[in-house]
Amino acid sequence: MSIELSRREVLQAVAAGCVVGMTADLARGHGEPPGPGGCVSGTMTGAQALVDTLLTEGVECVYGIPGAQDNELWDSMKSRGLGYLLCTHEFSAACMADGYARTKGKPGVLCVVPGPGVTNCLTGIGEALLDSIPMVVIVTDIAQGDKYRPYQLHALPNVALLQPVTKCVLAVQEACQIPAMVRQAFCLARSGEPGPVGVVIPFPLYIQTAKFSCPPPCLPEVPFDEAAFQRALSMLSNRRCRVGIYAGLGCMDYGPALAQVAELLQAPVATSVSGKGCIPENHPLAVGWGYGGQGTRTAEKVFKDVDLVLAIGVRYSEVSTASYAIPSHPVIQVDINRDNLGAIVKPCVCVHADAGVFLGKLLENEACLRRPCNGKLIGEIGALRRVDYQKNSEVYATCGVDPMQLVLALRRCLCPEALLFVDVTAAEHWAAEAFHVCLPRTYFNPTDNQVMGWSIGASIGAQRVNPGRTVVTITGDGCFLMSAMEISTAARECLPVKFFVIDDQAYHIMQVLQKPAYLRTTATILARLDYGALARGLGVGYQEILSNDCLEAGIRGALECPGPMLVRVAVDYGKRPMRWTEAAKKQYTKELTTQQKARFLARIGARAVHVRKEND
Ligand SMILES: Cc1ncc(C[n+]2csc(CCOP(=O)(O)OP(=O)(O)O)c2C)c(N)n1
Ligand SMILES: [Mg+2]
Repeated sequence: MSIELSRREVLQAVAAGCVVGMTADLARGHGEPPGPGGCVSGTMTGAQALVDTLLTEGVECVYGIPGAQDNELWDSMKSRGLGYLLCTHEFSAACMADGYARTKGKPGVLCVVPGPGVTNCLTGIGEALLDSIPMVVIVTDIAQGDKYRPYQLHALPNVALLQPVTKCVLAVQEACQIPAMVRQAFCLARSGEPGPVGVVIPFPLYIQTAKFSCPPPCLPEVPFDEAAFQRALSMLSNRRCRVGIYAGLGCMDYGPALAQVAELLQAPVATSVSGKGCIPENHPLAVGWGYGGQGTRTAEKVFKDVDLVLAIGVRYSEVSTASYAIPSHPVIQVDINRDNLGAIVKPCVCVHADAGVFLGKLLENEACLRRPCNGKLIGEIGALRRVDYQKNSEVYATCGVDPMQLVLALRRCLCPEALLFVDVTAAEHWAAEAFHVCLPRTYFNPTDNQVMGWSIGASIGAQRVNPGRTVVTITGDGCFLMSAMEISTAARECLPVKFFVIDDQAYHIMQVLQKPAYLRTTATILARLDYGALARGLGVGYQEILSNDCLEAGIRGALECPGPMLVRVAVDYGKRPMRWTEAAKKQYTKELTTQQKARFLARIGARAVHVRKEND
């Protein structure tokens, strides 16, 4: 597009200050960009003010795809030195921002156009909402207010579309509101239980010039229910009471305090899936994930001897508990979100508090909490963990790689700092059990929206802002088919993610759920893909691992390659048992009425005599 201005128009524009933004941009080329935590100030355009706001919020990279409405914004990002990553689909943009947020512990940002840009990213934003991941979604909207006209391009109700998948949506109406509203969005995304926040900005505001002065917002108060804390303290002070700690994502940044509290109470620590890493899983009191039939055998056994569960920053979600199969203990629940308290378990004490503040307060009361070292418990945990390892090391596969061996071999080959993204494959449950995580923010799984294909975008987004870290995905072939094109972004940007694809040409987890209930499978068989050709087409390296014997060498070979790699792992799921599905099935069956059970059994009985194979 070329814009021609007469000399008179140029002079008029200068007089009106319209080229201030342009000169500000030019100056920025030589000057310092605004630093994190600073003030957004100066006379500039709405687009420049938005970029400066993102810089002051410490944003390292923005993910998305430009469109007619927001080219002005992308151009400003480039001029002002804000990092950006072009993706191939807005679903990935949301997953990338999610990967950024999970690894960095701060809001990830995506910028999308209205209409299809918004609808494409809703699935990924939904994952962030259900998994408590801070995210700021910047949507450039169609013209509104006095610039509104009917039949504009992408004129879907963008604010309304975002509302169900975000904590809230802020609709900007004037250019001068941009910095304050974007900063408010960051604040809301981070505060309380984190989550995604939308900011919708009509595109004409990007080219309006205004004088801005926006200091950092005041930090919101962190809740702390002192009375409930005292009740919890008095229960925890009873030295005859054997406490077990169940820690979730809310504890992720308070690992040292959590370990200290566990040592004071001599309490075993189990985590939710998203809490993996908040205590090193090689800590003598760590028992792994879950504490019911779905989690590690160690956790299940050790928690049988627990009198009181102290649940901190954890929600007892359906996935984490295998359909709410929760052993019955008295529970003290601590959460920053009042709505989570008592939502699933009925605690004897609910403490509305931030996990870090709560743990800090417990440490201030260490004298009344301290138990003597429980050598017997620590010895038992050690022995059970060894048995778990032995059981996990048993090989069930007969004609391919055993998925559990892939998990264990990856653990052996990856350094503790490596970032592992696990997708919605059957293997996620084995990884949760057997991939021991020793550092916070190194193990990631889309837990509560279970969005297939998430790991590909999330890992690429994370690698972009974690250069030098090893980044690996475990994804199923079904998940891969949902977002594989995004691997071309890793190739284009030389982001050396190693994508391990578990190839069984099926939705295995659906087969595991369907077979016992229906005695047949329906809609679970996938295409046979030529992964080598795909890798070539996408521009990444390729490796195949076909058997357990070459597993470790294959993994090390892939890790040693400097660029992105697609690694096809030909798995044989065989008859490997899955604790998660067994626990979920048991719980599901328990909740059926007698009539429903009879109907299920009659159907199975009728099908059992059917000789014709009716799979897929
Ligand atoms: C977007 C989306 N669609 C459907 C599902 C339901 N679902 C969960 S797991 C799964 C199959 C996963 O298959 P694959 O990636 O091949 O992993 P496998 O179970 O074979 O290891 C399906 C269809 C989902 N979670 N997300
Ligand atoms: Mg599969």
